[in-house]
Amino acid sequence: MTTGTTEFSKRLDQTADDTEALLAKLLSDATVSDEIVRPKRLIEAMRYSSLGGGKRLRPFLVVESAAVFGVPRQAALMAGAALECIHCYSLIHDDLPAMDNSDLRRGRPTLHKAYDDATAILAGDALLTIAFDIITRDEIHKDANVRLLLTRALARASGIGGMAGGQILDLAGEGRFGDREPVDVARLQQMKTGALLRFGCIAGAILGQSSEREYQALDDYGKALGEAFQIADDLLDVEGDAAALGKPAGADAALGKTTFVTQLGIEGAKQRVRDLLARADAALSVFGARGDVLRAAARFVAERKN
Ligand code: GRG
Repeated sequence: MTTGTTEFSKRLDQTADDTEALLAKLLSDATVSDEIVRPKRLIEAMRYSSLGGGKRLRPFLVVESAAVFGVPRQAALMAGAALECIHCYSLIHDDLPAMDNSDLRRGRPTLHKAYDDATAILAGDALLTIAFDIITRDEIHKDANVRLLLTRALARASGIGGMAGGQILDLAGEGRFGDREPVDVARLQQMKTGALLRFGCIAGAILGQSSEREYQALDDYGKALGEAFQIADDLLDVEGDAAALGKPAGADAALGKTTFVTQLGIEGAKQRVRDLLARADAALSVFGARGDVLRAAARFVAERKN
């Protein structure tokens, strides 16, 4: 049986609601042990950028990849909340004047516009660090070794060989540090946006203490989904609607960026997305019907309008 669009949307919305509620609790002004105080301005800024918006796709991938192995939903939601904190931090820092210099995010002023640059830098830093607090909590898994594997995978997805590394390759390709450096788009995007999405998919395998074969399947699925997500993003930048995007379209072209679309052309990029969907489907075959929601997630990512 396949997962229909309505059922898929309901599941995505449910996880978005649950993630929102959990983040609201985790990012409250009440301290946890070893903290001294949560300064009002900083926690409000963290909440501004983390609550009330976003598709919550990354937490959804954690929840649904974990569901394949029957992992308790609450544990997966916690891991998903940690991942979402990292995603939100990356958006805050990416929007700063020193990076993309964006005024609008999720249909609202970016954090540094609503507050100021210093608050935005610190809110990003604090979201990054609280993610690692959350991912190590006992509620995630009773076995500390599972928590350690998850923590290490999250660090590697976010750091030098993942998202942060991908971001600097992107800036170098724009010519920020001298002449424009040649860009391997697939490699750059695998790091910049793909690594966190892939983490969402392998997180289920880690939490579920899967076999090596199942881990590889989710790894391959996650990589295909990550690339499809980015190509869809590049296509939206060319063909998308600013109102649906919650930010202006055309930003890549304005910066003269090398993207999947500039490399493959619009039709070539669309064909590549179709190939990636087939690869994602094939990777999930090991799970049979248990992979249906993840199959639908790959389609959603490829066809998204924002
Ligand atoms: C600053 C270390 C550092 C990294 C920034 C991921 C990233 C690197 C920047 C994001 C910039 C960007 C808009 C990239 C395009 C792909 C992307 C991550 C889009 C936003 O993700 P969605 O569509 O957003 O999942 P929502 O709002 O739904 O959460």
